Amino acid sequence: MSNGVHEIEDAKLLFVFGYNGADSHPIVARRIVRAKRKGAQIICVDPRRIETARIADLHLQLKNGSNLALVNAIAHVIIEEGLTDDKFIAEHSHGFDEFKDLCQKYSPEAVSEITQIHPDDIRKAARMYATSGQSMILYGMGVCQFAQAVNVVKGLANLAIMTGNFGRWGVGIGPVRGQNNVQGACDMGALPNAYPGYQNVTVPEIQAKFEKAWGVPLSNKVGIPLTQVPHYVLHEPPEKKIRAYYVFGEDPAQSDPDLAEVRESLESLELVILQDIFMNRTGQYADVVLPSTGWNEHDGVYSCCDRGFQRIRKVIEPPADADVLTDWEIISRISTAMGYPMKYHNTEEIWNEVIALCPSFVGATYEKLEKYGNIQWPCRSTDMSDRGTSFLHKDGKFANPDGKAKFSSIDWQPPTELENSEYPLIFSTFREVGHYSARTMTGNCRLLRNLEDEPGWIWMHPDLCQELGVKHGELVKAISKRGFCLARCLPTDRVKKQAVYMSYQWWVGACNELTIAALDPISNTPEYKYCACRVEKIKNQLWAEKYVREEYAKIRQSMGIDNKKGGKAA
Ligand SMILES: Nc1nc2c(c(=O)[nH]1)N[C@H]1C(S)=C(S)[C@@H](COP(=O)(O)OP(=O)(O)OC[C@H]3O[C@@H](n4cnc5c(=O)[nH]c(N)nc54)[C@H](O)[C@@H]3O)O[C@H]1N2
Ligand SMILES: Nc1nc2c(c(=O)[nH]1)N[C@H]1C(S)=C(S)[C@@H](COP(=O)(O)OP(=O)(O)OC[C@H]3O[C@@H](n4cnc5c(=O)[nH]c(N)nc54)[C@H](O)[C@@H]3O)O[C@H]1N2
Ligand SMILES: [Mo]
Repeated sequence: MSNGVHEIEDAKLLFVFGYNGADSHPIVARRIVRAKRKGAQIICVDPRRIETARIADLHLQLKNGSNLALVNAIAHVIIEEGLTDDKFIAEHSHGFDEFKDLCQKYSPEAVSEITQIHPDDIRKAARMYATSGQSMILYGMGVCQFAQAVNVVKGLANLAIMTGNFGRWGVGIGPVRGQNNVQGACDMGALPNAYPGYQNVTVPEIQAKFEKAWGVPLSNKVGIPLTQVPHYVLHEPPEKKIRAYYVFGEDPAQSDPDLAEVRESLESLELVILQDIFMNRTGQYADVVLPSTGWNEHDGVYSCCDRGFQRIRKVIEPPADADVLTDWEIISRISTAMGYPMKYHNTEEIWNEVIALCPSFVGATYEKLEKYGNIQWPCRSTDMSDRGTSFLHKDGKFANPDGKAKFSSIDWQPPTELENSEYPLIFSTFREVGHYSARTMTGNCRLLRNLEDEPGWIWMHPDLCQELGVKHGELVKAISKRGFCLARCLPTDRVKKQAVYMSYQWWVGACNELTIAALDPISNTPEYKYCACRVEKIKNQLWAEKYVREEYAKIRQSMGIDNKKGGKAA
């Protein structure tokens, strides 16, 4: 994020784009509510009428997959009505003329069919965003989970640059990232192309620095992104083929798209290692399982989505009979066994090595984390007075070599698999408030299972339910070209008739049987938010209920969850 989460409540306008804070991040959502109480206006861009839409001044209920057409049209209006910040553009950016040319064809009228939004509403949104004086964009998976995703982020950045909404308190762009520590995973270099601190593996000086620090030769080749693993297992020649897969804090057999393909690749791997705090769906394919401690059983540092480092502390001992180690101890032992001794005594030693090697983290010492609770990078000095950086791009200085922001001129591109006569509906996926991602953690919790359990719901417009003759709570079959799953019908006018939605937490109702592995070429994130499907009524509901119960019991058994203990069945 270019700004701090705590700044959200001071924005004068929040442009919430494909982000459902109320379910995904209730603590961040409180800031949105507070901003509203302090008088901020809210624009919500979401194909569903989510909670943010309910409190918004304007809800643009766009057609799924039309993000960049809408964003470019908003830019068109800002230019047309002379609402640009010309001084900021002149002093702190380049590429505006080309962008202006591109925007010409994106009049609100020209995109109204693609976006399904009335031109007046696009004009209204553009005026609100450009004139509030202090506008902040928050975006989420409704932007990222498309094959055209990074380009939409660039489009949103165009809006912020052209209106001068960067480099001050309470403005900017916030990708409100997913898990508590997904930012940390990237900060620490769990990426195919970077060492910790976003230092690129292809830069010779950086390679030399890490070789010196670690005392071994290192590769300058970019690795393989997670979502391309099936391709490398199944379709590459032997010399390039992936043969072993060390899966650590991830459940690809549940959370990756096109599960049939994922299963095929897991089955054909020679070695699968799983390092996890629970058995998960991928565990079924594992040759070796390395059990590790959970978040409350070890120390560490998390990074929040706004670049803020925070310490976590061990609060309980793992059960005496559990044969577990912390993740860092497991990694150290494996490394030592493979011939590279890693001898750390505690997490502070590891952290000190990290910050010493990362110029933008240098000042985030344990001492400061202890004293201030939170240090946002960049923090380049160990001096106690340097408390890090709440917002980026102060005084219009950007991270490009010339210090200027760059406009990107990019056309909208439709999603990969469109509705057709065989699969006439849009299939989209999101998350459930009471359950977490692959559901290993919350699925092991009886209280949460009692609130909501398998096989989960499929959101359908009441007119669609009527057309298909299905009622609230009935099991239906959702089918795409790649696979199917069962789910309970949830009639709701929060969605349009053209699209149905499922959350991806369910094991029996596994929506990733349907999703498509179409990847954004830059981020490699799959198009989880769009593929074509159809929904079928199931005549024999008794059979379907029995099927769900039996499948659930089988899966729980394979994951070692006691079927007799545990909460109510599906
Ligand atoms: N309770 C709970 N909280 C979680 C998680 C969980 O599993 N459970 N998961 C965590 C993780 S890993 C993440 S990444 C975050 C994600 O949190 P969010 O970013 O909120 O993710 P989603 O709910 O998947 O999608 C956000 C919104 O995008 C909308 N959307 C769909 N298609 C489009 C489109 O074409 N355009 C636009 N503008 N919007 C669209 C959806 O309707 C949805 O409301 O949540 C985190 N928080
Ligand atoms: N259809 C669809 N699919 C999606 C999404 C979607 O919106 N729609 N969202 C995608 C997104 S944004 C994400 S982030 C992924 C998330 O998907 P995953 O990352 O696969 O799921 P998680 O449940 O977050 O965690 C994975 C595993 O980490 C384990 N774990 C938890 N704590 C620890 C720990 O301290 N150490 C170790 N070693 N393991 C631990 C959990 O038990 C779990 O088995 O799903 C993606 N899949
Ligand atoms: Mo995520």
